[in-house]
Amino acid sequence: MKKTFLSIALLLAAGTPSAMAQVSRINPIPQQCSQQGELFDLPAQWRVVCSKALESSIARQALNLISVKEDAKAPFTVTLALANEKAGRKAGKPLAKKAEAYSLQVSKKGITIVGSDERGLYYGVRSLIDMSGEGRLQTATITDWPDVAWRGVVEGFYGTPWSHSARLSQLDFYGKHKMNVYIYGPKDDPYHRDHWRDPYPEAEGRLISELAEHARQQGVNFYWAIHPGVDIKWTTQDRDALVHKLELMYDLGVRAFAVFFDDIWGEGTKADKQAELLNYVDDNFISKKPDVVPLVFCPTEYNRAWANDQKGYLRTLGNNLHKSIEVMWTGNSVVHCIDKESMDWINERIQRRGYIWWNFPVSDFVRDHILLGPAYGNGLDIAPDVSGFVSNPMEHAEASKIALYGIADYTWNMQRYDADADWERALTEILPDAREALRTFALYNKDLGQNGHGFRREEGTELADVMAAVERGDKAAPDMVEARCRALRTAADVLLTNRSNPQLIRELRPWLLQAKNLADYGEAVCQMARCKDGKTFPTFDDLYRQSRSIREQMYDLENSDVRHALQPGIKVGTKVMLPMINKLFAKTVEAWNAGHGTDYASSSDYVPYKLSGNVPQLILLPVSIQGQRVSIAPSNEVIKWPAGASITIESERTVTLQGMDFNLGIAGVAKHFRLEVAEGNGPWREVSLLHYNDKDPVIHTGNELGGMKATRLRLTNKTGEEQQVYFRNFNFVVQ
Ligand code: 14T
Repeated sequence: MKKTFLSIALLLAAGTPSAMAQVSRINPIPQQCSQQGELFDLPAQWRVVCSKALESSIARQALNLISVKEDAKAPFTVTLALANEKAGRKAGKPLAKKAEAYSLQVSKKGITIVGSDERGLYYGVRSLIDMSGEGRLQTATITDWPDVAWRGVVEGFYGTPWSHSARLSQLDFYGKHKMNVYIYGPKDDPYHRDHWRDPYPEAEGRLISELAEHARQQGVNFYWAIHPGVDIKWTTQDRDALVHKLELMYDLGVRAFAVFFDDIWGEGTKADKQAELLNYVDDNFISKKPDVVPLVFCPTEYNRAWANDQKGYLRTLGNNLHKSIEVMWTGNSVVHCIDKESMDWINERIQRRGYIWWNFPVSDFVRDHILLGPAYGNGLDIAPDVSGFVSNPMEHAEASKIALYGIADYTWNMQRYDADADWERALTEILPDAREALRTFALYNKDLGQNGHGFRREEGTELADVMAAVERGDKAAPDMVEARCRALRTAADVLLTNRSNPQLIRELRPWLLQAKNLADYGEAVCQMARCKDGKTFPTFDDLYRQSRSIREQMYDLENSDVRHALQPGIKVGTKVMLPMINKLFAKTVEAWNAGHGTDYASSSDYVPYKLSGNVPQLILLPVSIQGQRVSIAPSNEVIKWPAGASITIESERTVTLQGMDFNLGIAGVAKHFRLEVAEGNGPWREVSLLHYNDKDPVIHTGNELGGMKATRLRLTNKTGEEQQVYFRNFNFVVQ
C-alpha cells in the first residue's frame, strides 16, 4: 500500500509559519492522511453522537479532555462509531481492516471517528486531542493503524522498582502515545520473583488493582508477570501454586499475564518443563477466562548469544508451546538492536513471530549513566516479523519517557520513524517550558560508557569541529570549548530549579550536579589555555590546581553513594566532552611546561585503582571507593572464568589492607581460587581463602591479610577448568 503523507518539513514549506500545522501535532505520526486543508478554531459547543454501547467507552471519556462544551443543539457534531455499527458502516470507508485502526474525518461541519474496535476508536480520539492542542482544528481525512500489534514497556530491570505514582504517570503517557502494553515485572519486587508463591499483602494488592484499572482507562493492557524459575520444582504442587497466584492476581483485577524464566540456572531452565507448565496455565487458566488476553513468556535463552542450538532449547519451545503464547526475545545478545536477519533466525526456531524485549534505555548495568538520547538502531522493516515490541526502561521513570516516546512512534509507524526528529519532539513533550535546557543537557547523556554488553550510543557528534580544533591546537579552541561548557552549565542551572516536572528533576539531579562540575572543569581549563603570564591572579598555577581539584571533586561525586551502593557513580559527557577537555588540559600543560621550563603533570585522569586481567566479562567493570572501602561493581551475568585466568586490581599508591570479602555466588568455590598480594614490584604473596560454613557463598580471607601492604591484588582460577561463577561483590577495606 502506498502511503501518502505530508511531512512536517513539507508543511512548513507550504506556508504554515508560526505554529505546527494541526495534523502534524499527532503523535505517533499517522499512517495516511489523504487530505488536509484549512485551519479553523475549535467550535464553542459540539454535539456528541454515539451508540448507547459506546457511552461508557474510554474513547467517549477521552473526548472530555478537549474543552469544548457539549450541547445537544449544536450544529457541529462529533460522531463516534465502531466499524460494525450502522453509523460506522456508513462513514467508515477508509478504515484499515486491522485491530486498533481508526479513521478520523474533520470538516468544518463536524468530526467523524470510526474505530475497528474500541481501542481504535480511542486512538482516533487521541489523535483529535493532539490536533486540537492549540485550540484549532484542521480539515483532514486520516486513516491510521499500528504497525506492531503489541507496543509498550516491560518494567523488567534490576534496581528500585518504579513508585506507584510513577507507574500511574507512565500509564497516562502510554495511552497518550498509543502504546497498549505495560508488563509489570520488576526484578526486585519480592512477590514477582523471590517469593512468587506468596500473595501480595493487602495494601500492595490494592495498588496492583489500581494500576490494572488505571491501565484499562488509558487503553493499556496491564500484564502482571511472575518469575518462578529461581526455585521452581516441576511438581504438581508448584504448578498449582503458580496458577493459584495467578488466580489471586485475577481477583485483584489483572487481565493479562506473563511468565518469565530469564536469568536463572539449574532445574528451572528446562524447555520441555517450561512449555508443559505454560501450556497447562494456558489450558487451565487463560482459556478458562474469556476476558484474559494471550500469555506472554520470556524464555531462559532469550537471546542468540545464549542460545545453545545443539541442545535445541528454542526448537523445543517452538514445537511444544501453544501457538497463542508469545515468546520474548532480546535479539542477538542481551542488549542489542533488532534487524530482519535476526528476526528470521529466531522466528524459524520458535515457529512464531518473536515478541521483542528491547533492553534500552535500561541502565541497570551502567547505573552511573543516565540515558536521555534517541531510541534508534532497530530495523525499519521488521514490523511483519515481530508480534510485539516492548522496551525495558531505566529505573528513572520520568527520564525514560524520552526514549519511550520514540518507541511509541517507532512501533506505530516504522517506515516514517526518524529517531532524531522524534527525539526533538520528545524533549518538547517532556519539558515544554525548558526544552532547550533539557536538550543541551541530554546531548551529554546519551552513551552508556564502557559496559559488559558492549552496547554503545552516539554522543557528542555535534562536537566534532570543536574536538578537531582542540586536536589541531587551534587558537580558537579554548573559546569553542568554553562556549559549550557555558551552555551546559546554564542548562544545568536552569533545570535544577525547574518546577514544571519535579519528578524528572529529582531523577536528573545527581547528573545535573555532575554536569556543573564538568562545565566548571572545562571553563577552568579554557582559562588556563588562554593564560599568558604567570603573574596576575588567577595565575596558571592557580588554574592548574583548580582544574585538578574539580576533576577530583567529580571523582568524589562519581564515587559517592548518592546513586547506588553497589554500582555508584554519576558520569556525564564521557564519550566526547570529558575526553576533549582532558585533551585540552594535557596540551595546555605540555605547552606551558615547554615554554616555561616547568614540570606540571599533564595527565588529568584521576583513577586511583585500575582493573586488568584475562577474564573478559570482568575487566570492564568499574571500581569504586567509599571511604576506606574499595569495590568492584557486581555483574548480573554468569561469569565464565577461564582456567588459569586472573583479574588484578592495581592501586596508584601502596595501601595497607584491613580486611576483605567477596562473593562468587557459589558455596565452596573458594578452593578453586588463589588470592595474592604484591607490594610495588615485589613478589606475589598468597592469602588463604575460606568460607565460614558449607552453605556460604561469601569468601573470606585469612587473618594474615590484615596489615599487609599492597599495590596489586590478584585473584586466579587455579584449577585446570573453566569455573562458572557469579560476581556478586568484591570488596576490600584499606586503613
Ligand atoms: F528477560 C530478559 F529479556 C532480560 O533482558 N533480562 C534481564 C533484565 O531484567 C535486565 O534489566 C537486562 C539489562 O541488564 O538484562 C537482563 O539481565 C541480565 C543480563 C545479563 F547479561 C541478567 C543477567 C545477565 F547475565
